[in-house]
Amino acid sequence: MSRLSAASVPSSGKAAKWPSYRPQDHGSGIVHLGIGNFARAHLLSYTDDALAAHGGDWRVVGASLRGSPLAGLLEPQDYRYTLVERGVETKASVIGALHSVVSGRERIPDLLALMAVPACRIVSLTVTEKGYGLTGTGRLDAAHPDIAQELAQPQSPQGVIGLIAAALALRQQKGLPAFTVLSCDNLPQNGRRLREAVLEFAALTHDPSLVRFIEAHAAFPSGVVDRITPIPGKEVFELARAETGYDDLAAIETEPFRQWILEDSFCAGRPAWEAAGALFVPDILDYERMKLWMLNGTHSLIAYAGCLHGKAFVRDVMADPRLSEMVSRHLQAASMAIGQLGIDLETYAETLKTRFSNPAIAHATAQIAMDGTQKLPQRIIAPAFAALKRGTDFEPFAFAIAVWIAYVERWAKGLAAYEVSDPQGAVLREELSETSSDVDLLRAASAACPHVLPAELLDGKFGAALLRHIGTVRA
Ligand code: CS2
Repeated sequence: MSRLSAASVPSSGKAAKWPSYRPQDHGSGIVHLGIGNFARAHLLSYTDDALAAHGGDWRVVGASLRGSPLAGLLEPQDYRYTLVERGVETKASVIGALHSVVSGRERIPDLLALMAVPACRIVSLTVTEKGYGLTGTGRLDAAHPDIAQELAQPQSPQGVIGLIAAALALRQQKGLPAFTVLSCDNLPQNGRRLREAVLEFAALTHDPSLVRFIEAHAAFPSGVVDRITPIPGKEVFELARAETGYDDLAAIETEPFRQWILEDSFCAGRPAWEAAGALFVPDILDYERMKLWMLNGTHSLIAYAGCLHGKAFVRDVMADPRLSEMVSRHLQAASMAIGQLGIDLETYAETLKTRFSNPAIAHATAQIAMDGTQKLPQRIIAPAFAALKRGTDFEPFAFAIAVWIAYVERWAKGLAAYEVSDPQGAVLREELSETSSDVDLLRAASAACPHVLPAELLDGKFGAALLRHIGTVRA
């Protein structure tokens, strides 16, 4: 069987959807930083549909700053790959919207050059929460390795903030217009945060005129992205072959659902993503709470409870009646903390339970459990504060934090079958390894990560609930 490439044509009798446009006729317009599975299942899938519907020079140059084996797998395929949607039915699409991939630290100068050509009108990112190098309050984190290096040597950027600032500086020098910077990570007000970080960095490292250029000309829309995308399992290659008739070593799998809600402030145009169902709204705050507090918050709870109970996948947690009851309670509390919206949150919660239970998606609890200290503030702590303020049920948030603490504690004491992967892992281990009583443990977790567990949450009724739940979860 032959390998998927630009020369491949649909095989007769195979169900896969192929690009209805000629990818090679479309230039690139987007540089995407962090070309992992999620971006290929989300941004690229929307862009593929937008190109099919409305055309334009909007193919995506994908970049991996740390380097990824993906580049070597995709190059012989002319950057075509199969996206397999797995739900009640299996559907495959061959994606043509990926133009090329630039991979590895040694290619950063090439990447910078690509970001400083007229064709590049959007720089988008999926680099995970920790990839931004920001503190809990959204300032540059000088202790973050990329930020520390870039502050010392702004001419050789290593991370996304330095790279964006350097590319905008180059554009300013060349007299080119600025680009739109589009965060596709699960951070609240991701565009606003990124803008502040880039401006802070530019003020510290570049000529003051760069700050003015960015303020006046660059755009940083915020957005909410959603598509559950596991690390692909081996079956995906068989499914891709069965659906397309070609071998694809870069095939990925995802769920049928996808959602993208964006502020429509782009300074240099954009693909017609609305043709693919993206929603452009004046204010994304409500959608953001809905997604981060309901989907991601519950996901984190599922991840830690799953790891503690030896459940490898989200669907295994959902299949356990006691644990799925806990999921329902969490969703209910998150929806009450949000309050009335123009969106039906009950239906949203039901859809989430169905998505989490999808038997065809093996989404590892260990994958979601990663980087808890980077995720919990916007997923659990923010709704906890909202619930306290609104007078709604806050217990599930205290419970979720207790589960996380127990998850870290077990590892810190050398009793876990799993590894904790977290930028604060070392400090957590140090603080938690010698604790004994519940009170002790709680204080130690707060001392290790005050931005996850602010002191004000340790007192009063929330603190009491936390202690009670820690007691139950540890027992
Ligand atoms: C997950 C998300 O890994 C995680 O922390 O909660 O990646 C989640 O799958 C996506 O946000 C779904 O859109």
